[in-house]
Amino acid sequence: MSHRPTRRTCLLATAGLVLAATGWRAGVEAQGADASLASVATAAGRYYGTAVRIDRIAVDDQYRQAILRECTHLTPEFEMKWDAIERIRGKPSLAPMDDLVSFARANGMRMRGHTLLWYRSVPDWAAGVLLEHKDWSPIRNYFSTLISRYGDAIEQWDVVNEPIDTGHRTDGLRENIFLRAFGPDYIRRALDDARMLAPRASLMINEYGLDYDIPVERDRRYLFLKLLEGLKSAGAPFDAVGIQGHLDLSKGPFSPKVFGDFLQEIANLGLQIVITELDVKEYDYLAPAEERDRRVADAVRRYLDVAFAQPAVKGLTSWGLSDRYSWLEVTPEDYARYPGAWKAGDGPGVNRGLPLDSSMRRKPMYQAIAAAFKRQPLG
Ligand code: 9MR
Repeated sequence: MSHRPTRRTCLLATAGLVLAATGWRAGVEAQGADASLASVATAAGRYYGTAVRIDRIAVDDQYRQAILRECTHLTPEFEMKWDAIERIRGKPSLAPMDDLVSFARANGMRMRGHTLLWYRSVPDWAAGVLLEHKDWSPIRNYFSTLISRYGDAIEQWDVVNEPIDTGHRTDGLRENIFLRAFGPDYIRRALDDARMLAPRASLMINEYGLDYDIPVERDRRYLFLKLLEGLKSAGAPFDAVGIQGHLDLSKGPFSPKVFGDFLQEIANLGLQIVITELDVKEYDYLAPAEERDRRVADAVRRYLDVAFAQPAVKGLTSWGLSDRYSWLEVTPEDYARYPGAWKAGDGPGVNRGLPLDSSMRRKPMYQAIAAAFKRQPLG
């Protein structure tokens, strides 16, 4: 079934949200090659995109313009997850995805399908069905609903999200609901179903906690590679790996050699790589804003210089574009580290870990991403 415009789509269109594809791209090109992350990435043979929420695109003009200017690829931040789509069994709620896909299509943007199987987005009703009846059909139906409706707009599917966990099983598989219901083969099974429904899309496994040279992430990298090797030798149909890239200034060290070798091992398996959720959680919120921005940008520069040295890395998505809508909150634990600080009640403001600040101005992190794309274009 192909996607048909809905009443909501029409409302979006009349509200001017569905912009002509040619209009904004011409505008971007007129500003020169450095005008946007979209143009810089494209000139480097890669792409840049961001995670978005359609409810914000619909109401925030500045945010919408920034997305149109800076990105060629969009990832739904939550609208495509199973618990958002099928809160009630057999009654998919598709309006937000319809609107987001219409927005992407009308503006010539590509989408990442995030995410088919994620243990944290299983609807309540499905848990019982999967576990008690070992019934795979709800999974297949959900895959089929999404892929048949939006498949032509979606270039990459995160078929399985976050399958690795340390400290439990020797194979490193997370003891999630899918594993408990169907055993370790659930990953191959999901890939098989996705391939049948989306024969031309890039099928991916997406994972976090693979970045730093610390014991837990060393284990995670090892177990993740083992999983990829096992799936490859079993002939599972997948094309690429998503490295989420949630950087954290409280973690470290970051070793260019360790991370670079890890990416090379993935590439050696014949897999492409995408950085799928780049952002930076800060640590020292007392430093002046310029210093905080410099630290965030330095972490991104070091990370992307390694990532973009690897030809298998095809693109980058950040988990949000502007600090205005960052999922990275300054937490009560963060505040607790500074007893007595911010007595005036001003506080540290938002976490500054995305390319644009909360006024949609470009930050050093933005410049670091643009420079990293330019420094190492694909040959
Ligand atoms: O940022 C997302 C947040 O808005 C959602 O409430 C949450 C649950 O759907 O998911 C967040 O995104 C996660 C992503 O899907 C997978 N990697 C970690 C992201 C941050 O938690």
